[in-house]
Amino acid sequence: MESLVSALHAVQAVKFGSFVLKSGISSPVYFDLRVIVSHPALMNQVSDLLWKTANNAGVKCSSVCGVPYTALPLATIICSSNGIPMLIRRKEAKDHGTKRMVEGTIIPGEACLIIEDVVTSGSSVLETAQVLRKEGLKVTDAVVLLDREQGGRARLEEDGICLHSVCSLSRLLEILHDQGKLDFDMVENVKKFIRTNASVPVNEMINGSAERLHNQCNVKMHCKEISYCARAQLPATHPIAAEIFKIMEKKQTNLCLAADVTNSKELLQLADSLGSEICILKTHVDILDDFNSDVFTELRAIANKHEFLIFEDRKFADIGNTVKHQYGGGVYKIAQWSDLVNAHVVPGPGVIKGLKEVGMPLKRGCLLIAEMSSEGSLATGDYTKAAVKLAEQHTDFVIGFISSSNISGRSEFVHMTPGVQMQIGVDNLGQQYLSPEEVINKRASDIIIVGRGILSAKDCKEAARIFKKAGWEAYQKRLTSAKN
Ligand code: 5BU
Repeated sequence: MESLVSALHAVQAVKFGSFVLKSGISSPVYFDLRVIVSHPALMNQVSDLLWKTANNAGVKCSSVCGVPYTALPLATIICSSNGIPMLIRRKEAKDHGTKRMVEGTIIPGEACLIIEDVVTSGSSVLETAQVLRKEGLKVTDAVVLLDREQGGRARLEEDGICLHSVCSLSRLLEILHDQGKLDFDMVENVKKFIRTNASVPVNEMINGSAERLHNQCNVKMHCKEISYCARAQLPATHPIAAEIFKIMEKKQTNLCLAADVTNSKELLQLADSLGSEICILKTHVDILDDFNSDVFTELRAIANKHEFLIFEDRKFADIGNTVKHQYGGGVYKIAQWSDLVNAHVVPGPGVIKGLKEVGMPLKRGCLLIAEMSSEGSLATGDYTKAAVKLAEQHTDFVIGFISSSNISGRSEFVHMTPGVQMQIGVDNLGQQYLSPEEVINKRASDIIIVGRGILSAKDCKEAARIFKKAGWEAYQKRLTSAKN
């Protein structure tokens, strides 16, 4: 192990210093295991250790498949040296001929072992497992060179895959420290970075500053690589955000209904009939003509029945002491029935602190309004960045943002985007619309908030299904393209 780690360090497959990643974040560590293909002795050593690790764990398999591309040549060496049949997973089906996704002789029912270079969230192993399983193969084990210890093992276990790793990131740091190649501060620095940037892939570096990337495009892309489900498990994810991610994955929906109706009965009917299609129902309690507190007791029961959360779009924007009363008291007693609320950041941190006093004991969460969908909104640029900073300082209560894209680049935060219709456009009062594909795939936001796109349709249920499907397909496309 010591010689392997030393060799990986020598060929710069693992580097330490200061790197600007593709995500725009500055990282003290950088992995590039692709370079090992240029070092035949190292390739043999890595392949040998991968195979030994699987054998020592008692893994039995009839074939081996490497996750494309880095692990492909490793799988080839393993198969060739040990006389094991290999399978190749295609990244895309051939557009002519057999249209196969897996090349090689497939014997349904037989076990195939997956080989991978690095595991972060486990999503690429999972994707390969899904393709192999579709062909009738059994996938119960995967062996990886480096486990970054960021939730991948647990995620794979959930899917019935046992992960065996040659080396963990903490062991690698320990060895390099013992060899005098890393000082204590750097070891601690990397550990801290990995802990607080759980989902950031540190194998995609750009030349240029984070600032420049941020200015070019307000979308931080690294959230793209991991699923809602994996994000639910990140240590930094707030329990309410985790619940949202889990509901999204379970119900396969990233649709939030903006239930902008003025009659209580209509609100309850809408919630019950569309409840199965949504992950969150957003209310404006102060537009109800006939509010009474029983409505929200009933709404909560419907939310439990269909498994969605309730988000009161109250947009608090006052000093801490006032918002405390507005949130917990008054006629509406919002904190009693709403899982989520949102706040403008214009008053500064006091608004969050005030809301927190009421919301935290009730285990509620808060979204900060970092951007708005309306034409000419002033919530842009430095204001948006300040909102992200405030969220980072209050992660015990703030679970994410209202924004037009993934503005934080942090996988533990939820990004919700209003102003969504199937077609791009503007209403007569300056509401601007983007499509689900634009919001979820291109801008890497997490949840589409749709009001009139559904409410004005002849068949609201059918319209909700269409948005649900479009939002989910855009999400799957994003996950797939992040891996290619
Ligand atoms: P629409 O019918 O899909 O346009 O409704 C959008 C909903 O989202 C509506 O309830 C607004 O109050 C809410 N909204 C928004 O449109 N834009 C924003 O920036 C914020 C909330 Br914050």
